[in-house]
Amino acid sequence: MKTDQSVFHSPAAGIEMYFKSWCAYSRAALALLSDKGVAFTTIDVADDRVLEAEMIDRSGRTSVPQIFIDGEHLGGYDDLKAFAASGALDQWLGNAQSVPLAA
Ligand SMILES: N[C@@H](CCC(=O)N[C@@H](CS)C(=O)NCC(=O)O)C(=O)O
Repeated sequence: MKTDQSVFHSPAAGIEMYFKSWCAYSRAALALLSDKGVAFTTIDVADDRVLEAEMIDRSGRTSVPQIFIDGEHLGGYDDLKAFAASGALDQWLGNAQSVPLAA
């Protein structure tokens, strides 16, 4: 799992998740994404008021986790779970991981 604790994130390609390790919803989201085998960026806001403020600014929410896909706000764990259950996450992963066939 890639960990990126740099301050002031720009919207990035791929999956970014703001989280607090003591939070069960955060751990469930981490587990869901880890089970998918997808690389994602984690931003621990448990003890970092600046990063937490950044999360609130980007998401408009105070709860963790907050998840972004290709810079777009997806939501929290409930939203991630629904996104995965609908097949949209697998579809996005297929799109994201598609590799052109060699000629
Ligand atoms: N429905 C939310 C629940 C998340 C939630 O309740 N997180 C707690 C910590 S485990 C939290 O951040 N509470 C503080 C708040 O809501 O501002 C989700 O699925 O992400």
